[in-house]
Amino acid sequence: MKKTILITGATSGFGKACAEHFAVQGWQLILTGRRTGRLEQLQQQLGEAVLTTMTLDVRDREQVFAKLGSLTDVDVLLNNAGLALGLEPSWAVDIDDWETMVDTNIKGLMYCTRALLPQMVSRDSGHIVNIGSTAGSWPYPGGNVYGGTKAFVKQFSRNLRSDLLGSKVRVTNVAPGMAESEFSNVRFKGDIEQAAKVYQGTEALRPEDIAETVFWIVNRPAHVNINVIEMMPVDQAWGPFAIHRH
Ligand code: NDP
Ligand code: 8X3
Repeated sequence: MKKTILITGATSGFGKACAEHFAVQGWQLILTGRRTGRLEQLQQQLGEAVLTTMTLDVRDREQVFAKLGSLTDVDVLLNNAGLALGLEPSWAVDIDDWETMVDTNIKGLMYCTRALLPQMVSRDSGHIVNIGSTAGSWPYPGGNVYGGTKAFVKQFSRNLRSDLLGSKVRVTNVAPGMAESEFSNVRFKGDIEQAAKVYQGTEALRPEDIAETVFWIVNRPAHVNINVIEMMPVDQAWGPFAIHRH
């Protein structure tokens, strides 16, 4: 029987690449995101693989529970919808940007998880794959609340595993580093030049890299849980501790 994956934020980047990859591999897709037009395009592109599309803002708790709460046969929930806004130091940020990141990356992911988990627990099968980030473990200037939201994803994923011990439901945190998608366009609010500079002269991860990894994770034998995967482009690594000299 075909398996079903529900992808949040399927309209772009990692989510779209996952939709394409899983479709080719014979999975059924439930695709969600805010941009209806893009969901329709994906439906046309991927044809029968798309079970359904749902225009859904993960920040809308009522909608999330109304739309996801009644689903019964979701094998994999890919909590991918998310964003960074701005790169300003914490004393200069727009507080609305912080709230949007918390509402999307933390609360949206919480709502989707809580809406779908009961059916997984009662079936005693399922897999929640959360898209975290290297920013959830490694600080950088301007990463302030974005990194904080991804640290939440990391620890929430571990704590879910603790709750689920004794069931066959699996949980994984995938933590990519720099990857080229619409992420930087969103972060820099449509400043395409600034966004392009992030990837200039370097080779970032591609959304397909994340899709292949997610596919590998959910296809491990049923007794194996991949807790976390941190992945970076070869062109990215850590820096030394920063020192302020007087
Ligand atoms: P994109 O901007 O290309 O895609 C983000 C997706 O999230 C879009 O499909 C968007 O859909 C969706 N989304 C955003 N806000 C909401 C919302 N409120 N409700 C529903 N969907 C929403 O970026 P990426 O593919 O790169 O990002 C995907 C995930 O990966 C994010 O969680 C991001 O933080 C994380 N990540 C990205 C990295 C990178 O360098 N690119 C590295 C590490 C992690 P729509 O606008 O249609 O709603
Ligand atoms: C996205 C990667 O380094 O821009 O999560 O925070 S980074």
